[in-house]
Amino acid sequence: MALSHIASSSSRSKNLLKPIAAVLSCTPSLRRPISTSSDSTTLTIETSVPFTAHNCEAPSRSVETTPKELLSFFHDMALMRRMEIAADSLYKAKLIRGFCHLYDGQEAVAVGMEAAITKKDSIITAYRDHCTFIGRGGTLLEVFSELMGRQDGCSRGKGGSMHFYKKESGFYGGHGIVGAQIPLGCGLAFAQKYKKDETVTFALYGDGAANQGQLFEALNIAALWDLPAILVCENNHYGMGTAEWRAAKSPAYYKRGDYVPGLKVDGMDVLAVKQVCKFAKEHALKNGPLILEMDTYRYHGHSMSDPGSTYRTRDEISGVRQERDPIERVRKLILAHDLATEKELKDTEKELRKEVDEAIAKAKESPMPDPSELFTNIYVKGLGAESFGADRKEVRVVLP
Ligand SMILES: Cc1ncc(C[n+]2csc(CCOP(=O)(O)OP(=O)(O)O)c2C)c(N)n1
Ligand SMILES: [Mg+2]
Repeated sequence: MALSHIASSSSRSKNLLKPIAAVLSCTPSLRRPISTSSDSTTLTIETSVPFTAHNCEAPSRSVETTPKELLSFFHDMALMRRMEIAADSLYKAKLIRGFCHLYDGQEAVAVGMEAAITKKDSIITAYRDHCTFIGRGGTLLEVFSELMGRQDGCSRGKGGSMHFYKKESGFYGGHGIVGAQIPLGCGLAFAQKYKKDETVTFALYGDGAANQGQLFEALNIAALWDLPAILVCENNHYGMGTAEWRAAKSPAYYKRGDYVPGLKVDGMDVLAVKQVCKFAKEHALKNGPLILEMDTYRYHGHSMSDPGSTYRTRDEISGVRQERDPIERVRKLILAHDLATEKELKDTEKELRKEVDEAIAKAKESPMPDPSELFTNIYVKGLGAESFGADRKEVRVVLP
């Protein structure tokens, strides 16, 4: 019974926390001073917790990485974090209007996934899409211009926060209808298999979306036709203001594909995400779909209209920040292996702050889209689509 969960709410909060110290247990012999470690030295690091598998073997917990990769993980996640914090301020200053869903807290999913795949693989996600776009090689100027409705935006200022897109590097959006991207993602995987591309699609969705029927319909066909589709449930434990236990009879999302194998992953551990995505790509190309449940957390509310503090405690949020933060985890790993000093990491963060501020200044100079662009890329040209007045009778405009 759902109500039985209420009594154990404090233990639920505790379950969201796993000590970062445990995560950093790695072979002591791997510790080396920065002067003797080259960028490409191989480091082997254990994932924070084991992967939990359903209907498949779990990948190894020992993840190979390099100093260069760890430093780039720190850089990329810190950039995303700064970008989202800046978007929060721009929204409050009313320079961003409409919907705006921020991703801070979940950065390890976007960054770890990119480390395992190429831009020939496809990604499709929901509306919390700014960082996925950056992971696909999008620029800060494109992000802030799009958020502020300017021409330099990745959707020319006409999509806004929920509709980022970068087809040339395999990013198919940015979707506002909860769950709708899942069958679209399976369609992308169908095309990849049909064209014998040897590439895969990662379709990301939330724990709330996981309760939708279309997930199961798409999974059925994807499994029947062995499509190279990897369904990634980013379980941040809330769908808007509803905690997962109030919405899902079984919150073990990695098992919910039944006949489709699944793996549960610490989505706050970028190395675990990389490891599982590499495994998933190989699996999907050989055997068809797989579900990955990424255990993660969003620091912000659902969107900018949600302060995010009425349905969860401040202690829960600060506990996750202290115990599981994905950037702090990598910072500690870098320091533990003497790959950089605390000051060098702080300098990187300062530099990123500057980059973000510069991009915002440039985006503010970008013009608004021309009114003549209103219907471009919205209706196919030349079909004579008509726009009616409010009475639904009088034709006001025949669209170009
Ligand atoms: C079909 C549909 N139903 C409802 C909504 C309203 N809505 C927007 S986001 C959301 C919650 C989704 O939560 P989750 O899938 O966990 O994703 P998260 O926001 O946590 O990333 C809802 C109900 C919608 N956009 N589309
Ligand atoms: Mg959610």
